[in-house]
Amino acid sequence: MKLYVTYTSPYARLARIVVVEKTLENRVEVLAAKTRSVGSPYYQINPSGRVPYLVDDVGVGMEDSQLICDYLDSLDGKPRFHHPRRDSDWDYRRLEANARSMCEGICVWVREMSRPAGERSPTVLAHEVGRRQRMADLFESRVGDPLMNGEPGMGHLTLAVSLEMAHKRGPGDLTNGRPRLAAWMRRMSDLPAMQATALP
Ligand SMILES: N[C@@H](CCC(=O)N[C@@H](CS)C(=O)NCC(=O)O)C(=O)O
Repeated sequence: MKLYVTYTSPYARLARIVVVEKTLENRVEVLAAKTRSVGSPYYQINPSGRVPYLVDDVGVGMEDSQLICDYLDSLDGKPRFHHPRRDSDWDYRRLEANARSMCEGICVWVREMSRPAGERSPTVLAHEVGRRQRMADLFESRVGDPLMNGEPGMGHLTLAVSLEMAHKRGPGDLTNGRPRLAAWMRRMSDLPAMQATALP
């Protein structure tokens, strides 16, 4: 299989983490895609131009990190990050939705900041500053919950890659002044797959 990524995308990183965690390195070739570039050859592979994108063993392509991670996690019939018991665990599903929401907001901020200074929208930037602070406060208040400290699922991974993206490429360390979230993030950062896929 071929997994198209950029090494800065948190969504692509989730797929890379699942590849490492499920020891699929010998089955999945990770390839750098050229995104956001007029006429990129990558658009012939994935018309949406987004990453991650997985081309399976028979040449069928699929986009979106949720679908790709679920697919890769299910290949051995023993999903760990999409355990069926979590399908109706609404607390867990809410956590995952919150984490994705935070991730999307941080991506919007990073994308906006990557535009030339004169093209950035101060309104959009201010909106995302407020959102991420509220979301970080939410996680600080919930991080002691046993749910946050159990076996990691996609929700945990999504929160961890979001916090690291904010720290390394975005607005700064959202665990500053949030000691419980900081301690949680230190534990998540110890995961070998987090280290193997660390942001450049
Ligand atoms: N919902 C998608 C989001 C993927 C996404 O937005 N990827 C960004 C990188 S973080 C991208 O490929 N951007 C390139 C573009 O929009 O053309 C997922 O979960 O995979």
